[in-house]
Amino acid sequence: MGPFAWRQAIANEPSELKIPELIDARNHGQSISLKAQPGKTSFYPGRESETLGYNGSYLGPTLRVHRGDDVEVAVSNTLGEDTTVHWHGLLIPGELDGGPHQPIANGATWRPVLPIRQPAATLWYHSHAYGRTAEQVYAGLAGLMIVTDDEEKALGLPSEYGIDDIPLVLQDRQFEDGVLTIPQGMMTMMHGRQGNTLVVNGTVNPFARVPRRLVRLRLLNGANARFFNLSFSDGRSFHWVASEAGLLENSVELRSLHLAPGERAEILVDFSDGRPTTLETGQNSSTSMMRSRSAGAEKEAVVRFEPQGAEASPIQIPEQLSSHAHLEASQAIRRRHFEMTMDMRQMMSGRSGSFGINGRSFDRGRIDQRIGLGDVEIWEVSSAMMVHPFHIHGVHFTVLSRNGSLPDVRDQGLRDTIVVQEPVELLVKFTQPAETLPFMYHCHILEHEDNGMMGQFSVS
Ligand SMILES: [Cu+2]
Repeated sequence: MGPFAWRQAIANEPSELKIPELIDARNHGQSISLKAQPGKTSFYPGRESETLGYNGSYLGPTLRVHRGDDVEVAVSNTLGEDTTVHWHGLLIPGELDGGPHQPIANGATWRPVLPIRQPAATLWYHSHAYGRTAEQVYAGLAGLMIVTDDEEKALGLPSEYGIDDIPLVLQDRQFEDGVLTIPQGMMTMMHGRQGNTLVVNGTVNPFARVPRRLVRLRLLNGANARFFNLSFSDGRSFHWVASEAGLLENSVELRSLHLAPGERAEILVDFSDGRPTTLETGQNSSTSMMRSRSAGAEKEAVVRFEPQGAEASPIQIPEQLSSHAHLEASQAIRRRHFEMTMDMRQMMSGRSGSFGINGRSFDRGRIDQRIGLGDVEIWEVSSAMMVHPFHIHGVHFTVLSRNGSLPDVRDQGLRDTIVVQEPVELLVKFTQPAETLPFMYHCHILEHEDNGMMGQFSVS
């Protein structure tokens, strides 16, 4: 078969959605082992790609941890190069955070004990290796972490993992004749690494059988740089129930949902009518410099859902999902400004350090901000060019304003990552110490991060 005929054949071949293995810390004596390892993955039949994974060849298991527990994760490294594991969204001290200051050498094991002291949420873990984050995550070093607690369990939301509580790690990857390739070059650096194919949980062209009832989808944008604008092919609505840091106070009925790199959302979808439908995304919006120009009509399939079995009696979505202690802007003792900047002249010359924050590229030896433990601050974040997802380690924040007005519907809830182009004001409380090792804040387009769009702060 020539390449063209082969491509035609595989393009029509849907595969059952892979579900990452679930490791519940309580079933493993609060001790989990993760091994970062190289491997080979067949994204297409008969075509092997060189990849990286945790305990497998691509991506990692889903770790389920419980509020109040202390969970040891023994991370061993057999990659042949340094790596780190960052627990994205977990509220833990800086020494446990797994940022670029904490390399795990090849052959070594890192054993942080993670105190789980936050409400139920969908988090994730991924490589944050100095200068190597983008390539390591692209090759597969990412996985989900689910925090659960009694309050969430009491709501009776769908929670049978892989059945009616389905993890969806959304990524795009570049394939040539069915083999994963890694785009390089100046445009790749500028727009971030993007691919010609959507991959969900490592599955190309996936379908999932779901029960004929309410189903929870845990969505993670695990792409290096691609923005998703998700909706269903039949236009059905769904309920958004959780932002990055956990359950919203009240669910929000939506027909579409933007998800920037690093962001998560939990949604409830009613499949009781038994009709198949496809979760789709609009064309990538980050490749254009202006988000407003992104409105393309063409849709790409993300995953097809095929409801099975008998119709279940309808479940009422609880009126109130959670309650948050609300911070007031008046509690802020300081205001700081962050502008994500790109130096086009440096970029054209191919030099590193062309990305920065407030015009400065990341420097491991420089603490950019020193913050008091327990302080509340307003961070005003803006972007000189392009849309950037801004992520802060070690905190959850709320959005006070966007472009001087009230925040978008999608800005609500507690978050750790936020889409920025027009200025946003974030209300941030620093509850976790970072004395010996700092926390990072950075653009979650991973190529931008690796090229310097990152800063660091201490908390003491
Ligand atoms: Cu960026």
